[in-house]
Amino acid sequence: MTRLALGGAALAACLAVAAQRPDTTNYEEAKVPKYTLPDPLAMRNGERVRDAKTWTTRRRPEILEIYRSEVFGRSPAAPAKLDFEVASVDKAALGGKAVRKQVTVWFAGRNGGPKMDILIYLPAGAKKPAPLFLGLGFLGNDSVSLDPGVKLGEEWAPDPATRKMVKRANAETARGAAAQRWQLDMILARGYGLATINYADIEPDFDGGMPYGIRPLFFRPGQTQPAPDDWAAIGAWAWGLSRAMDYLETDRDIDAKHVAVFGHSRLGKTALWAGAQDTRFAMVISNESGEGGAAISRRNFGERTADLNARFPHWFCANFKKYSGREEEMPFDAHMLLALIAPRPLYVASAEGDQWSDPRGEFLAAVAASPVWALFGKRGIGTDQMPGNRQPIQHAVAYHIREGKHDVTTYDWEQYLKFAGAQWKSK
Ligand code: GTR
Repeated sequence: MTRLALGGAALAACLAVAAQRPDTTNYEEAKVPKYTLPDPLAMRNGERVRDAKTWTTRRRPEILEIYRSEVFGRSPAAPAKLDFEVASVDKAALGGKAVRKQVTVWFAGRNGGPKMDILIYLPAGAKKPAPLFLGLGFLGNDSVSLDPGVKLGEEWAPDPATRKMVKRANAETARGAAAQRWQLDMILARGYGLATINYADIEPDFDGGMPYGIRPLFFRPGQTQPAPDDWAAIGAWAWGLSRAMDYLETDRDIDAKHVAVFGHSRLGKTALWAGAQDTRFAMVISNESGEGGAAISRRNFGERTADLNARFPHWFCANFKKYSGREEEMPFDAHMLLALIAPRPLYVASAEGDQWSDPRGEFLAAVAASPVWALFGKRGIGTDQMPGNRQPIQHAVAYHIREGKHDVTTYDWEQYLKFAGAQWKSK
């Protein structure tokens, strides 16, 4: 794991995880015990969902409520003082290939309070509003490309002397550090825009990071800690994506009806939760989101609920803690999180070298969610045979696995662009 892959806070957390990873982790398919998934089409009162309307008006809200109370916690609505400041527009960025905008989203008014910075690139010379990929990144927006016009960001990292997490301005030398993961040129060449935000702008990613993020802004008088079903860090990051969408809807250069929300790993879990709650996201892409994301929790393979709760106690709401080692008691599983995206296009992607994320568990969740797309006359995965490397299945629910490690690669982006092109062809 290098600085290319993760920001300081995420990197520190990851190294800690690598050191502590238990030797009880199962990586043998033959040793996965049998399990029974909750039926996404069986309502709490025992009635069966047989049509799209019953799904949308009755079953979907039931599942959303389960995810709110038991998994990610409840998120507040947009704050009244939400304000967008278009800080800069360059119509000839990247040597004339792109329009670049840098927008500051002020969460509590333009007063120096909490804020996040959105970096937006749109194809230059577009004749109509551009469809766009929106994603949180582990690093500052200056990591997306070598473009010298992007404001340097700030990141949290452990202070070498005190080991405490501190926020620091990025150095010019870090510019472009995550460029491989964003494939900006390819995205623009296909006629899409890209918008990114450093997730640490919303809340820094470490246990104890909450006071430095936006959650305290919403505390009730006297409250200092989240309630058991209050949002946690993933909820906060997902909420930030929705606030970015609030801005995108105001920008006439952007086709806000065609915004795909994308995320990798913990930010893939975040993209799924953002897409589940906010139906303005027209497409959801989960890149190796793993446990607590697209992977079936009941499968004893790779990372488990107890691992998440022990190492990243700030990611999920306090109610989620009770499921450590008790996955069979969950009134939900990952296929139900995926089903909340229906009937919008969903892409689940895995990597062979990322067994910790349980690629087969990610595939099986996409399979088990597919009957919900069928209610809308859309084709889901359509097979329970897991495809081999680089054999993508791309219907309204898509899946691929590729060789290589836990990462976002050119191959992954090629698939997402192909998928968006096919799913949005009627646009
Ligand atoms: C790991 C964590 C995973 C995944 C990953 C990441 O340490 O166990 O759930 O989210 O981090 O975000 O890179």
